[in-house]
Amino acid sequence: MISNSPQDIRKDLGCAKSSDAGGSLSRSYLESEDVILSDSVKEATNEIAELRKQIDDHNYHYYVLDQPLIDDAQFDRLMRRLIELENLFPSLIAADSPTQRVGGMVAGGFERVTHLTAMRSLGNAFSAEDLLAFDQKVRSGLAVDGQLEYIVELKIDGLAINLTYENGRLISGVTRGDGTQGENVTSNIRTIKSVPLFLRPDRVSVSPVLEVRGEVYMPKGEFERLNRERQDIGEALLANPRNAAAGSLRQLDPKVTAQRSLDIFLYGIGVYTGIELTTHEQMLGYLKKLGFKINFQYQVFDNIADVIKYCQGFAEKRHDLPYDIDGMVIKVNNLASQQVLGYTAKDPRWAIAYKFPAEQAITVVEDIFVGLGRTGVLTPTAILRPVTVAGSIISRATLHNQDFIEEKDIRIGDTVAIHKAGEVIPEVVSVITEKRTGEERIFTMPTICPECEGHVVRMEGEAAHKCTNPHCPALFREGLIHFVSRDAMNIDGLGPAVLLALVDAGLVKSAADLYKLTMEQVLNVPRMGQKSVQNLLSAIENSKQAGLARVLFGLGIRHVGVKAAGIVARHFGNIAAVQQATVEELVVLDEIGIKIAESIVAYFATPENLQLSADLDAAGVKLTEEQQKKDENQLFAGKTFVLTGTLETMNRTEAAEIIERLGGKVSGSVSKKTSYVLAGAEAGSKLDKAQKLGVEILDEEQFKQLIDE
Ligand code: 3B8
Repeated sequence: MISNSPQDIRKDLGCAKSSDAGGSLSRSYLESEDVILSDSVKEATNEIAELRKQIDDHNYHYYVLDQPLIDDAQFDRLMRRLIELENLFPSLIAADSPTQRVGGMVAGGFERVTHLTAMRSLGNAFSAEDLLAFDQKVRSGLAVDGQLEYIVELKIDGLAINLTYENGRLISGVTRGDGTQGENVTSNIRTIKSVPLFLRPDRVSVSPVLEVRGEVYMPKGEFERLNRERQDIGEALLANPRNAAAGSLRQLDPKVTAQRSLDIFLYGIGVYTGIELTTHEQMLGYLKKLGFKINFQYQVFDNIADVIKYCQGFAEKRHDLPYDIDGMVIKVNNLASQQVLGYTAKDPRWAIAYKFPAEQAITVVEDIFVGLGRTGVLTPTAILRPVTVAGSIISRATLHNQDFIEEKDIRIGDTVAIHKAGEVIPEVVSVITEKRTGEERIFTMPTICPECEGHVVRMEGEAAHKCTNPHCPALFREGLIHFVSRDAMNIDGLGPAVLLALVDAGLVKSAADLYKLTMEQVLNVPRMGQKSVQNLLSAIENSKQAGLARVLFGLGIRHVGVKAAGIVARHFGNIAAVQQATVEELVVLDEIGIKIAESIVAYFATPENLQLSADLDAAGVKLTEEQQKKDENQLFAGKTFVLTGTLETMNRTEAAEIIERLGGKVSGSVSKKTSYVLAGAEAGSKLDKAQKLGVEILDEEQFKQLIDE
């Protein structure tokens, strides 16, 4: 990853806003002689133009080709220099400067825009027979019985987007919408680094007006990262990468979209003039030359039998791709033939989507169970008659919330189709209404909490029902489970079962009570022997030293994940300082947004929460963290690590803490930009990739030497 966004660098340089910082400086230029003014402006204009060209070029090599030419530090230097010049000469800031990829909020929702040429969707084929029928129709449409070329592409499971360029400059990015009109999401499209802001006319002639079509998607790794983050902060999980990408593209604040690492593959052209293209394959080559990211897993065949074989063969391979595909797209390769075939009322006659056999199964909803999460949200779960889908046995599926159940009209006793893809939580796709007997029962969300009989309310504008009782035992229980969990206090041997037994026995009424447990008390808990009690008590004792970052995370403050907790803890150093911090003091910290800041302040404004901190303090829990000093050893500044495999003397969270404390970053996937891969035992594909890319690999011993431990 190119580590620093323009925003980060701006912050580093201490420029609040480009216009503020530049204002006074450019005034001083105005006071000097005119000659100097025009000279320096001219010089700056030239240098800015040169820097923008270089930065765009490096972005292209990094994000589109995955072949960076320079390292992060060198890239950052170029970006810093550009920002510096733009601050000095704010009038030279252009909307399509690489410093401006992340713009301001979109006020009042997205505007509707009409596509220059309609954006159709594809018809579907579900079997070899369907593809043979497609081939027959194409042949009769073109009146050929000899050879006919097809090109087969992956069908990326994302959102179709239309990009418009005028004279090589990105003008707009619009969703497919109903095919005629879509939503103008340009501000979010610009945050996708593989989308060129300018085309590369040096390499090929550019159509004066160009519409290109592609699919915006979220890589699987990014989706998993996002869901882990959401889980940490108690937010509902996203069902799959496609939904996550859709949600990210609809954000009114491009800063949010920018954090989501969306990507794009381009596969087609709408409007173009002044260029000669004969085949679809050539068109892909043309897109590539213009600087677009295209998917190279395409293949040209001269008969439908090979097309079918290729499509069917990919069903298995798709799980190895770093992004979701939901099928293959088969296109007539010759562009003139495409024109002859044209479109039906709905779909192109020259292309079709082959959908993989869905990884679905049919089963029965035996019951609907309502569980409570740490934040008091009631989540309905379908209890299913167990079935095998995509290689795993499924006995539950999330029903998300009341709206989801109503929309699909899911009733207890219904026969349903369920779906599971990869790591994604199983979901009910549809109800098979023909199987209804009349015995099915309609489910409604309880109005009183199933745990505490507290009032359940549905917040205005939210899909979630919540228990309003702050003393709900479910909240307490889920909170405790979180408190002892691996990334929080990391108390080994204190799984949910033991924890609940301690709660039921009345021994633990607050997280602080864990530290008062005695041998005798715990021995009374069923199934706890001498040895395991000893281990448990020493694990609890050790956790006292976990430090403020883990405590802060463990408290389960809404929106505060591992990362935010660490940043806050290292900045303030002790709990008293955190308790006294204001929203203003918190939001200036890197990666702490207004939501997190307000949540922290609200948390410590509650007397019971202050009491808990005091009790933890009294119990001897360490509530300090080594403060990050300005001159602290920043050994790993600008370095990106990827952790893989099992480490012996520390877990991954601990390793990540060390790296971040020393100024480094930890990323989930290996690329050429990765500085080091820290590999433990049984490291898998990440290690292979690192070797292939020539990324430096460290074992645990070497890492420790590096950090001088
Ligand atoms: C014509 C061609 C729609 C599509 C198309 O990866 C048309 O080609 C289309 F009317 O939706 N998701 C692709 C993908 C999607 C489409 C396509 N090619 N590779 C995709």
